[in-house]
Amino acid sequence: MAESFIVDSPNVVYTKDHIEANYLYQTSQVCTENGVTKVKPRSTKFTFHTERQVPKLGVMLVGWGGNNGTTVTAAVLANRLGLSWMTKTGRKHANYYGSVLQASTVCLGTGPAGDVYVPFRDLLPMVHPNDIIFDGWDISSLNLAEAMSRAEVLDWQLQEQLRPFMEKMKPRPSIYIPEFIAANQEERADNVIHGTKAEQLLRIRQDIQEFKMTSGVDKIVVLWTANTERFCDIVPGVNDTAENLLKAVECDREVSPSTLFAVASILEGCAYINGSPQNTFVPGAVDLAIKHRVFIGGDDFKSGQTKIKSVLVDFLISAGLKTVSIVSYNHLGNNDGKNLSAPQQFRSKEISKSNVVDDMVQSNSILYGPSEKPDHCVVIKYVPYVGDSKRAMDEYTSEIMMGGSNTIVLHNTCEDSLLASPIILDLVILTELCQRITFCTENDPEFQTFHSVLSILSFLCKAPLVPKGTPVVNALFRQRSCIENILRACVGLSPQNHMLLEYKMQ
Ligand code: NAI
Ligand code: DG6
Repeated sequence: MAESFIVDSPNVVYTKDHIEANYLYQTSQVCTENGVTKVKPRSTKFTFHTERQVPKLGVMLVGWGGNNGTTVTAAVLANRLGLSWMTKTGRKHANYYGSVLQASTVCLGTGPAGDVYVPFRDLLPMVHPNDIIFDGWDISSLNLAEAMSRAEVLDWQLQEQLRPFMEKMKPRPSIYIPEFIAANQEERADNVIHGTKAEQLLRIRQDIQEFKMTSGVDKIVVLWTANTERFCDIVPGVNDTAENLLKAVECDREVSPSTLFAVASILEGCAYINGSPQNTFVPGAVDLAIKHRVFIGGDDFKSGQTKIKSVLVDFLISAGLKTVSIVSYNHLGNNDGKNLSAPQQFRSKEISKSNVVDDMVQSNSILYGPSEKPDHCVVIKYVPYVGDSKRAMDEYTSEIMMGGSNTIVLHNTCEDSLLASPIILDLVILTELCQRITFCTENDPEFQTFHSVLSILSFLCKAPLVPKGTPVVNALFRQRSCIENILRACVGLSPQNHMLLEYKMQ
């Protein structure tokens, strides 16, 4: 048995291939009838099917030779090989800290000695990161060992141990359209695919097919961790529908590299995740994913400053404090910072970092009027000396009781890529798991998958992509509960409600 626990319930059946769980989904529907607001509790019977067989997963990174690409590859290798290395503060061991699936726990229930916690990854059968096979593309030709050294993220003694493995890894040539990323990236671009957009698309599709055949993986997830691009204009007839987007590729109209990769992945039946802020998922790309029933997810890894913001502002507003000003300043000196020093690429990041408190503000009409929002300013500066060690400084000001005010100031220093790498692993592992889950309801007995726009990934993204017309949740712990409770539902367990009624009786 692959599972670390079994659920002993008539509602849950373990077959050789599946876990089948009957589950009562309870919601509350609010309506107004004759001027009276009514809340009607609703229950829907769901049946969840989760395939137990965990596949061999291949992950293809666009931007493989970048700081994130090299760091996540190195971290997986170091964990797989059980490496340790000396630093001036002692021996360090490879680990997966920062991965919600690998390094955090969930409460299963109560045992004789109190609450019983298991690793998040044990809720359902999941790919282990040590088993992921990496491949990818980069416009820079450096092999992964040289690129890791260029990134200046990992300790030297660890790099020395990894070099023999990583120097054999070489990024595939990629699509370089200079106008989409900063001009200061040009000197890196010595590994590019020439030709028309249609030819470039074909080449990426062939790369995916070739990797699948030669590596022996069962399935592939493609993830963009390349430079932030400028936003694309949404142009009717060019990128508004799947059909027009495919035509635009054929006619060499404006299609960004990240969208070309999305199209190639979708046409190859591979899930595609965007770890950067740009609007890769133009309406035509979303339409294409839905038509091909392929998962897409994004946008922009939620790694540091934004993660704190989506906790702190949730705390402030849910505690009844009126946050009125948020100023987020940061500087960094890696290649990401260099690229973001160009105005159009900064603008993509500014948009992604700025909308992250909207749901919290809108949820509280006691504190905020209908169109009222806190002032929110985002500044990013490039300071080469600090490298990947990003400094983030935030000031949050809230109005408190009777005209008082409360200002909280934070200063955060840490390696950006060591925060992003575990998020990359969570994104691909969760996406793969979702591909093995199907469900039906009492009203719609045909089994279906989740919507192609995989909003369960919101916890890991700054600007969560959600199906059209559905709510965007930014608050971090609501996002985490969403993952946890859906996975619990798949094994027939009720949502975590934190009521602890059993301890509140006489
Ligand atoms: P990086 O600049 O070190 O790596 C990006 C890599 O992409 C470079 O090696 C570059 O040569 C390559 N590249 C550029 N255009 C390409 C293309 N069309 N095809 C293939 N490769 C291409 O940046 P880093 O630090 O690895 O970040 C990657 C992305 O992740 C950036 O967009 C960044 O904004 C985003 N991000 C990073 C976070 C972090 O904490 N590190 C958090 C959130 C987002
Ligand atoms: C400067 O903001 C560079 C960016 O790529 C960020 O470091 C990255 O998006 C992480 O942002 P955050 O807000 O999650 O720390």
